[in-house]
Amino acid sequence: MKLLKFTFAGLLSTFAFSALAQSVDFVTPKNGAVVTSPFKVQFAVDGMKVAPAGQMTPEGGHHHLLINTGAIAAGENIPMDDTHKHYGKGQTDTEITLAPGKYQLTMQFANGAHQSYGEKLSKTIEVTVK
Ligand SMILES: [Cu+2]
Repeated sequence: MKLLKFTFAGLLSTFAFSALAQSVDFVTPKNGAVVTSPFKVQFAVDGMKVAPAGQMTPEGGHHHLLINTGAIAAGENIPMDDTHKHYGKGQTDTEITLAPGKYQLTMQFANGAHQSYGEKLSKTIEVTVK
């Protein structure tokens, strides 16, 4: 019985760990960076798999770059317009051009139907374009 309890606790902590390990982050640019257009944006994701749009796989999805909008609530569709860029081929980097100014850039991971995984799989940084 003692052994069983131990295994169960081990399983629980494995689950907790994998849930915690699901995250996205900008490889570049870093928060607070000053950049010149065009500039490279590189996405990283932990605990999820990048897959092209249209494929509905568990824990799969693609990256989005949201400009000055913040994260999209879990389950909501991500609009397709100039401030919501989709990387539906499974890209993990891109180059973007923005007019000089301060911007809030949000990475948002979403499933194959462009439905957001919510704030837990988003990351927001601020950059200044010179
Ligand atoms: Cu999308």
